[in-house]
Amino acid sequence: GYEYTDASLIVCDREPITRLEEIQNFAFLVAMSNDWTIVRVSENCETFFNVKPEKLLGTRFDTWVSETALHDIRNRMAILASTTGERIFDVKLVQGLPNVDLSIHFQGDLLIVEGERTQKTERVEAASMVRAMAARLTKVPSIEKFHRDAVRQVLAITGFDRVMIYRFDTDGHGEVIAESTRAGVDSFLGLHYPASDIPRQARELYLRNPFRIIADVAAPTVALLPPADAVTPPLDLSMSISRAVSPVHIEYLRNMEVGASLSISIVVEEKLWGLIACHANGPRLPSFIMRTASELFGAMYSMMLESRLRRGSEEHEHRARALADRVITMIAGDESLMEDAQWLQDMTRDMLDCDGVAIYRRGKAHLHGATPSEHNVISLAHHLNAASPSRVFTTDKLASVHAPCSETADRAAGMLSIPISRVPRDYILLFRRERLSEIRWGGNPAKPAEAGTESERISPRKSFAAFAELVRGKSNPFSDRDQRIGEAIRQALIEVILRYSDGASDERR
Ligand code: BLA
Repeated sequence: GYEYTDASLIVCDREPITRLEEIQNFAFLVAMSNDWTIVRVSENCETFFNVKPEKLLGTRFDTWVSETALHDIRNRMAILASTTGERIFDVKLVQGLPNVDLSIHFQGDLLIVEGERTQKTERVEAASMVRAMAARLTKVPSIEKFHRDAVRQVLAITGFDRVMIYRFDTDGHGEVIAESTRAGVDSFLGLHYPASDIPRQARELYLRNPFRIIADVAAPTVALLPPADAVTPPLDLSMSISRAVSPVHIEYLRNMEVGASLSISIVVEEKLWGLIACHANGPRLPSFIMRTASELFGAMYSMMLESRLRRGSEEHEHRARALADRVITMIAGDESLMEDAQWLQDMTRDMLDCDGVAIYRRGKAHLHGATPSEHNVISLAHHLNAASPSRVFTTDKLASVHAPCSETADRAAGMLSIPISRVPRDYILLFRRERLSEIRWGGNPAKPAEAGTESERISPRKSFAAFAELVRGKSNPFSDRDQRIGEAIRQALIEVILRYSDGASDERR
């Protein structure tokens, strides 16, 4: 969980994204009560019904639409309770008008029907397409290639100009870890973006509704009638397919020079792991069939990723045990390694990411790489001894644990400490640099976006300054997995130390 302390970023968290009372102009929306009485309707519905919106309000939906459409909708309603929504493709909703694709769902007591023109240009066998895509992914050996293949395939089926895998870190900020682009499109690969770019309520919504399209950043939005007031509460559009997008985010996409965006949630173990995020330079609305296929692909991708990650962590545990065994054997042969910080960093490098190592043993500090000063490492060890954490302890903000360490907060912002003997304890300390200076932040934070002067609202990218203050002096957090590696190293070292001290007591005897 990420706690914003900066007031300006809390504003992002409060943007009422599901109750903006507007939809995008590629679709219509009708909301009705359980006797089919229309209670809300989008301003643009004349195009789809040949009837003015004011005339639809208060009348029964079933009087305006064809027998076949009504029959289809009725059939789907029977199973709606157990699904988040139903889709009906290519139906004649109103005689004399082009066919539409419908999406229907319940929101509280209201039945919501949305529709858009059926696009006949890209008639595809959606199911067989997704089956083939997923089959290709099962054959890919490495996880990097798994992500890369996925973005390449999504680029091919959606026709977008840039497709990315955006992965969230535990603190909500994210990184573009895979990307496929058309020729001439800038790359965002490897860039990191602050947590506030996709605020908390948006991340929560994307867990419940895994798919969203912003078909045309420049298009006018369409209001719902009648306007919300004391009698008509704002409609919750959480599960809607045509929900208009928050103006803050539209501004953000404009700054990025994106004309349309589509994103599919990647959900692993019921958490929002990341997004498949797609950009087009101009407006782009893939057909509803195609969007449905992409959504299904996203769900399959998530499941395949989940099982790969699970396999990966088993493998990791295995390697951690092997590492511990190696450490024991090597130290058993050469006790001086116990005080060799560089050796220790080399040993652990591909298992546990760190920028510096300090060993505090028998009152002396041995340092390697980016660490606090020798003096501060010694005082830190005393402090840890007094606080007496007898287990592996981690922090992503060392200065808040031991104030003198703020002197070197850019070099050694985070720490994982491994106690390796009984009181007074000796320690192995692994340090991480400050993340803010370490990683490549995207969106050119140094160049603020043009001011959205019409309001007090913080605008995307200017928010970077606020976010930077929040993460200054912090490292990448140590994960549970890092913590377990630390434990494995601790066990290994305690074992060798016991051996040596047994040896020592043998000598004394
Ligand atoms: C939503 N922000 C989003 C979304 C993305 C991003 C992917 C989901 C909607 C979509 O599919 O476009 C961010 N897009 C990115 C990032 C990359 C990208 C990081 O391509 C990197 C390559 N945004 C801000 C600030 C606020 C903000 C300061 O930067 C708040 C004031 C808000 N972003 C914001 C909101 C949404 C959002 C409110 C929800 C939009 C919606 O679904 O209505």
